[in-house]
Amino acid sequence: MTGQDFAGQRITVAGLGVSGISAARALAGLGATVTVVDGGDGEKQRATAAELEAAGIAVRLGDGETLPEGTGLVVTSPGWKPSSPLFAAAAEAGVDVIGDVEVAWRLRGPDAAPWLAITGTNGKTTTTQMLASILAAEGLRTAAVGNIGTPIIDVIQEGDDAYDVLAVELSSYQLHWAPSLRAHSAAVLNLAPDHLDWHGSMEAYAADKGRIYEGNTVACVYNVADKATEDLVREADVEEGCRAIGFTLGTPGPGQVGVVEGILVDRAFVENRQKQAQELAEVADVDPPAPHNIANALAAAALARAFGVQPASVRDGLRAFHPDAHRIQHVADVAGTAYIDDSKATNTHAAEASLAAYEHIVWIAGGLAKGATFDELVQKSAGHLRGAVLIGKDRALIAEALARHAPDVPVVDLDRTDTGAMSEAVREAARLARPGDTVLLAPACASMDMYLNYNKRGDAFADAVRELAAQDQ
Ligand code: UMA
Repeated sequence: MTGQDFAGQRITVAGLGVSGISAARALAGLGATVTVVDGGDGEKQRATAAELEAAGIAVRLGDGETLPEGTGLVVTSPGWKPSSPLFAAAAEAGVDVIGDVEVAWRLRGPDAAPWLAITGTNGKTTTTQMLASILAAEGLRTAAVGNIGTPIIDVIQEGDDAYDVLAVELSSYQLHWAPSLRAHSAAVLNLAPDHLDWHGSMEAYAADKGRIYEGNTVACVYNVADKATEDLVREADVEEGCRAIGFTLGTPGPGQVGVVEGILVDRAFVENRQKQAQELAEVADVDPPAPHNIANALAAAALARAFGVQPASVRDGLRAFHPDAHRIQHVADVAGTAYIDDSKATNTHAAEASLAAYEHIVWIAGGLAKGATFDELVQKSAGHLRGAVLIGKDRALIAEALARHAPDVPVVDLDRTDTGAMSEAVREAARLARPGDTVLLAPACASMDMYLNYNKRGDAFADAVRELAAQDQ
């Protein structure tokens, strides 16, 4: 562990959330004088502040904007926008701002486990979990860390020899604040407009995602169906000998992984790429075997193969993996209609993937749009829509897109955000559905206008479906 960069410094940590707490504790442990600042001042934050203060860390609540006197470095949590006043103050004072992922990277010793890194607008958590499952099946000591919820600093602090390799999920926010990160290999799964309010523009968002390829040593994995990801590989400055590896749902060309007659095959990490193909797993080994998820599995497989994992471990790891709740999860069938919870579809790109997976859909959508527009999503999905039930703060944006591109689709606009809103949404959806249809919660929006997070929104949907099933009996 190399903490000399931080020992003795006066460091301001921005944010008293998951990453801020981890960073503050680690930096104080290394001998830095740490002050955590947070714009919030709630009961939970005060309790956390008391714990940190007991460990010798200063905490300032209710002011996330002014830079504490004497600050020599700012370590930010990922959620803080680059335009935050705190960073303007830091720039004015000539103080650097880095993220917790950058701190973790700088703390690695010379023998630390390499990082296999994953980003993308959608699928990154699932792909990271699949990758960790494959690496574990190979008998490697690994952990799934980063945006997935476990701060990377915590894992790095276990020491250089605790892991053989890490499966690292990185958000565009984290990449923005991690300039010197150099992964062994990395994948950008897809690129679609998201978090534009944070980044300011699609170009800035793409540029931050593209940072994941910088300095890769073995492989840059891209999505053949999403040219923007390949462009990012081309623009990246990588180590000599690092290869671009495409993944495709079609037949793979040389240097790619793909699918041939229900089999996931590797034409990248074989001796003779022109003539040979190595079977990795079957499509049926992937849960659920929906197209976007096969793509996730291929990306995970490519990263694992770049690290030298055997084909049988790819198969075993994929078989052992089952997705989290709220990701295209079948809740129940009621009166011949299937109810599917994809509350995790918090942006238009994710919603598009799930709307493509069913033929006749009553779509429950809405929430916080985060600067997104819905025209393209509605245009592409209109043919599948039996009806739509709209909820949440920005539902008018979706209603307008439906009126423009799918004027014949019946729309129910729910003007309520109380705890009963989801029950009413599900009842309305049931009314619009015909036997054989699917009622799909795929909001294309974030949940925080009505719920604590997308898990709670999905739980509310599942509860409402169970109420409906009870009434149906
Ligand atoms: N805060 C301010 N001022 C601001 C912004 C935030 O004071 O301008 C404070 C808040 O009051 C809060 C704290 O900062 O107390 C929160 O910081 P944060 O939003 O960075 O959240 P953390 O709890 O540190 O969690 C972060 C990631 N959150 C975000 O990127 C928004 C978590 O990803 C991640 O799991 C965790 O670090 C560990 O690495 C979540 C996420 O939603 C799951 N990610 C986005 C996504 O996946 O789409 C990017």
